[in-house]
Amino acid sequence: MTSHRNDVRNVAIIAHVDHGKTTLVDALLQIAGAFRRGEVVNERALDSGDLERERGITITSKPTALTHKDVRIHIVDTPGHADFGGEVERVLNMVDAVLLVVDAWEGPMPQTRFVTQKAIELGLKLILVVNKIDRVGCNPHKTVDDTFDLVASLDASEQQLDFPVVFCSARERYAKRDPDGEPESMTLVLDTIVEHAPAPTVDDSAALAMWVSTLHYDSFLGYLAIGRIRSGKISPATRVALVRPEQDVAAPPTCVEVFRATKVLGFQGLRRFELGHAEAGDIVAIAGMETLQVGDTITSEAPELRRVFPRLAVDPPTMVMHFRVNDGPFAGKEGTWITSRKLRERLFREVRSNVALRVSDTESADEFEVCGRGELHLGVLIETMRREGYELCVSRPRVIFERLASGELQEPYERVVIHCDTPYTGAVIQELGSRMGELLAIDDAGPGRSKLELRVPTRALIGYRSELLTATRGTGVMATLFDGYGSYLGPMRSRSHGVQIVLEDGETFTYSLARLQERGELFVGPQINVYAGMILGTHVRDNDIIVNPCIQKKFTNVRAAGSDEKLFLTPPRVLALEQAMAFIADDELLEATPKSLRLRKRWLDHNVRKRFEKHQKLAGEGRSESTGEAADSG
Ligand SMILES: Nc1nc2c(ncn2[C@@H]2O[C@H](COP(=O)(O)OP(=O)(O)OP(=O)(O)O)[C@@H](O)[C@H]2O)c(=O)[nH]1
Ligand SMILES: [Mg+2]
Repeated sequence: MTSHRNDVRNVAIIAHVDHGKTTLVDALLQIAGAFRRGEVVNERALDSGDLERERGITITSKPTALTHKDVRIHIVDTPGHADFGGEVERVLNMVDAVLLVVDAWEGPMPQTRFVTQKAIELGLKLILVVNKIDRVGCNPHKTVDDTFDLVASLDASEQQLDFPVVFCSARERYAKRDPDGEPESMTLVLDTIVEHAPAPTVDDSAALAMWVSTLHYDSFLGYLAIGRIRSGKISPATRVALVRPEQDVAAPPTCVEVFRATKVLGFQGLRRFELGHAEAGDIVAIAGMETLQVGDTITSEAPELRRVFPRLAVDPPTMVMHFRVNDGPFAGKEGTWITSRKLRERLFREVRSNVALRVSDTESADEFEVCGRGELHLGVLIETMRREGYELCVSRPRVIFERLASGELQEPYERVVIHCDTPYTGAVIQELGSRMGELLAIDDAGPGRSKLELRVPTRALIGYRSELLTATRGTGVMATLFDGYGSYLGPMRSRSHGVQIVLEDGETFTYSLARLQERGELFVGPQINVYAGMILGTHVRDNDIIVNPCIQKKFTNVRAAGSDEKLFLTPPRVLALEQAMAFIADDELLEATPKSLRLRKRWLDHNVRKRFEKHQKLAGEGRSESTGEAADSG
């Protein structure tokens, strides 16, 4: 028999990047008293990962819970950056409603559209939270109108269109029913959730079924499967089955293992606590299994009662990189995990929880193909691995092409929205125009600011983010959203300069660097160990040159006029991980170790490399485009 659980509400918080989701979670947990007394709580408390705190963005979706007026509200915080869209997709099946947060100053942005569309497709109830109403010059009324237009354009049901609205400043901790009205406490948001988010429907008679939406590894408890119990009940010590759907829909699902649930955990603020019992409608973590993958179902042990949920459907990746073992001369000096076996294990482990990522073996046992949603998605994975002690080499990211049945080649496009100071719009339009972008609209965005909307091939945007900052003197903010596949636009302008390649292994000296810096920008300073085939810096001309940065000044007894001039070195340009990824060309690699990022040629030996280049030249323009990618070097 189905009934409603009035004591529970399950909601996700979704929005464009930086619109204040995690800050809103802070505010709600605080007002509901979900933190322990005296607990030291950071700002954006749920962003607990090191990389999340350093970059100030949410990377993985996380559940938390609070109690308000005897109702347990489970809240799932999600990332807003487009590259982590897969994180939003995998958790929306846990909830019945979403708090759609929109910045009152910026209005709906590309990722607002993406996440709203996903929520609408799943039939979730929408609650609009217009945030940052404390900002001077914001326009809450227009934000509501624009959001309504957005929702209406997305095939929403009547019920979804009739969304309640709350205005708030999550940071200043107040909320309003009407932007021109008096500020109230943030409990207004909690009241709205209790009133408008549907109570979970549960079927008392059905057997246990929980769809695993998130997995977590705890060094004491092992794997934790986090998800919402859809039907049935579970308590610690119950024996249950872990079932996984097959790729082939017609094939029967596999029972991966039968295990005893060692722990059933609930959430409260930043903590987890043991539950004696949980039932349909609850979002919980279950421990006790040996292996786990997002999308698995935890269900009844009895085969005739087992249920299984379909494979998680998420949008496919658009970008590919090759990860390979570090075979440079410095391999193993700075990292702990360097073998291809370790690398392979780590990558395939990642796929279990990172649902938008695909990893496959290649012809070479030392190299793996890794596909993701964008530079940041892949960059965060590389950075995480470096911090865990891995050493690896990665190739330049490329977009994934598709070929239609008619034979036509297609490439991915992004819809791009750029806000910048008005004087720089010309430069931005010109640059993106040369990258085959199409200008769709240009608007005023407050005093002295403009908003540009463009459609640009994804390939042209690799590495563009940092260029935008330079071109707009730091005033440019870019948001992108995957806009589907379209016609392939042909080869694109590649790096306009060559590089300086190190001649032989050694240590760099100021004496030689001072001369080499006249030929281009250097990435390496003095007293640094370098190796043959490593990239020292750029070369102003379009060809690569081999240079020797390891020559030391010869000291003699004779003082020669002019030889004692002071040498001044410009500080080397230090590339951040994603900048380095975008900088390298097709025949180059980025060596990432826990301590260093080095750029290198794929073929380190100068003779081998020359032979390879000659071979490539002979194959020449005839280089087939059948891979879909060969002609592109971004
Ligand atoms: N003025 C103002 N700033 C806010 C408010 N809420 C959040 N912010 C600021 O906006 C920035 C982003 O806040 P977050 O809470 O990290 O935003 P988010 O939506 O979780 O971001 P992602 O998870 O990376 O998508 C932070 O600098 C906050 O301090 C608000 O109500 N008013
Ligand atoms: Mg966040």
